[in-house]
Amino acid sequence: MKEKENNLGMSRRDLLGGTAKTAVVAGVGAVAVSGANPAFAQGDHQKFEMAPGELDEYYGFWSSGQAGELRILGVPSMRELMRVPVFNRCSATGWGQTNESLKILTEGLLPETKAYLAAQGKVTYDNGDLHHPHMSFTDGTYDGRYIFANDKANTRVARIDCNTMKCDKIIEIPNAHDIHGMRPQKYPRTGYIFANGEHEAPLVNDGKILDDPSQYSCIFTAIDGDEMKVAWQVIVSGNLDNTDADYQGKYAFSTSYNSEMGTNLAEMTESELDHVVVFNIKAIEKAVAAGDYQEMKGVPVVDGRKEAKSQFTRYIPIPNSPHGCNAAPDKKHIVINGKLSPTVSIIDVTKVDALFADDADPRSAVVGEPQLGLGPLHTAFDGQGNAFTTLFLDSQVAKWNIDKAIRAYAGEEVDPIISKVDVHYQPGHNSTSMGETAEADGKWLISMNKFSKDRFLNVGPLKPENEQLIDISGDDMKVVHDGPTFAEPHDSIIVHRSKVNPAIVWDRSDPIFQDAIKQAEADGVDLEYAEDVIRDGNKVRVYMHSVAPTFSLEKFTVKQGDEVTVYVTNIDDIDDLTHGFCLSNYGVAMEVAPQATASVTFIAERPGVHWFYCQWFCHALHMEMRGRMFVEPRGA
Ligand code: CUK
Ligand code: CUA
Repeated sequence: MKEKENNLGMSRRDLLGGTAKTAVVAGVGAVAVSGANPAFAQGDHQKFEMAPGELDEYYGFWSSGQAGELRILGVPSMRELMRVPVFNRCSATGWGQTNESLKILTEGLLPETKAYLAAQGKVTYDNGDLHHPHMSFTDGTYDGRYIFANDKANTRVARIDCNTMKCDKIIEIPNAHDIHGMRPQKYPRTGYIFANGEHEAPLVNDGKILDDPSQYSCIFTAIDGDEMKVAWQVIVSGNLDNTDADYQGKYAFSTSYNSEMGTNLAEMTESELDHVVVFNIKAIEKAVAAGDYQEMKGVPVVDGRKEAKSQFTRYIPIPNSPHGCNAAPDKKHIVINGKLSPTVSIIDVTKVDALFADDADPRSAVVGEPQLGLGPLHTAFDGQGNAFTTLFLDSQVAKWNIDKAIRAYAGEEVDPIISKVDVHYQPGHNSTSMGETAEADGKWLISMNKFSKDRFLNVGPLKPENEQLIDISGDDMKVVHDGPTFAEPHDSIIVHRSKVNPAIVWDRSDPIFQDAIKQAEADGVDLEYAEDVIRDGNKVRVYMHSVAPTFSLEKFTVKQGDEVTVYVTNIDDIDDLTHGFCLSNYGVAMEVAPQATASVTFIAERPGVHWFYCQWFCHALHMEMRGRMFVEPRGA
């Protein structure tokens, strides 16, 4: 059988294996990204295999859904490089246990949430549902400062500092319920984080209104990404699903699959037409600046419901329970994915101004509505005028041309669909290299498939998802890699490595250490030379530093019932020399990366000898890196 050649003159077998160590194929029209490593720019070649030790061209930032963390992958190798705990707890790093992480996990919670958690004997949530990781923008492209991510489970938004790749802020969003769609402002910069409250509830949800859905609403939130504070909110008609912002800094767009405001499946899917809400950022800012709002839980809230007939919002009718919302890198088009409709709807942002005239037809901004296949959920772009839409029910990705779709809508006889590829199986999000920025480069597509079924060895009833790497440098899309992942990445972004430049070791001036530094100063302790035990009533502060393979304290003594805080400062300052502090049978463990201080507080309720040890393999004598805590029994 003759193998079908792709448009690059190579057979599929050449691409997928044989003896070639690094199968290389000529890419077509690849856009050089500024700052690209020359190793990747050579002759616009697109590599299909990463040799051991070779570095990827892109960072992939992955959500993990109900696992609550952020993951960092290398693209195109699809190697998992790091897990960043955010809304979850982490046994390895002590996230959710160290004082530093607890501060981040608790300081942004609302008072009523703190009270609820206290009643459970907790200070923070243990779970989260992180769907949408997105990087901060400056002037329409990634700027490498932050990744923002939503928590659908507990109505929070988190920020990850791209210098340390650790979460540095989490806030809970008042008034809204269950933050789902979330995107940063693209222009002039981030700026705002736009966040959709998906689920409907009474505006004041204090129990006075229960089973009366006519009094429910949903809230759209703009967060100041620098301050991590809510800037303003908008009450809308219908619910809110996904969102994106334009490249002009004027509008944000949100899909609503439940314009019906139903509370069960039949009601939610009743109407053939739902809508996209357009948010007029300038008009909302103007009203807020003029004091023309109601304050709810300390936040300015404006009424953007249909019946309010304000200049804050417009509602564009869209078939049918739309889901994904994606701004194209042409800076002009927003693609709305129809889900129950086999279509996507193309909104022309240059026609949105006109929607705010009184007699405007809200559909006049829709300039294309190609029929792509069954279950369109999300769309990504190549920067060359083409779009890639996942078809959940068809288990395919459709590649189509935006311009042709617009011409077809205007009546020309032209087929916008360029090609389709089978994916395995049931794709949700997809993402292209730099594809949600003006620098989309058309090299790689990730199809994030919800089911893997038979693609991998059976690991029992719970199966991984399957994320496939697809080469999109030619007209035909080629699946070149299967990437199983644990629950349940919804979304990813693929960021050129030139945009991201994390630190090698911690900077001692990082805000995360300042509480420990202040406390040490008050105790007359220099953290970097610490080997001190300070008693303060029944509170004991134990300070030590670590240098491979030793802790500065071989032993320390406390009394049963003391509240003990252990501060460990890792004064090793070389690349990759992380230590840990694990206190056996006390359930205490934390990571201490080079130049970091970490601390943990516990009640020394177990008398006796308890070993603490370093749980990050750091040295040939790592096993010997340990010491003893003596706990004197009560009354001794
Ligand atoms: S949603 Cu999951 S597949 Cu939360 Cu972005 Cu569409
Ligand atoms: Cu230090 Cu292992």
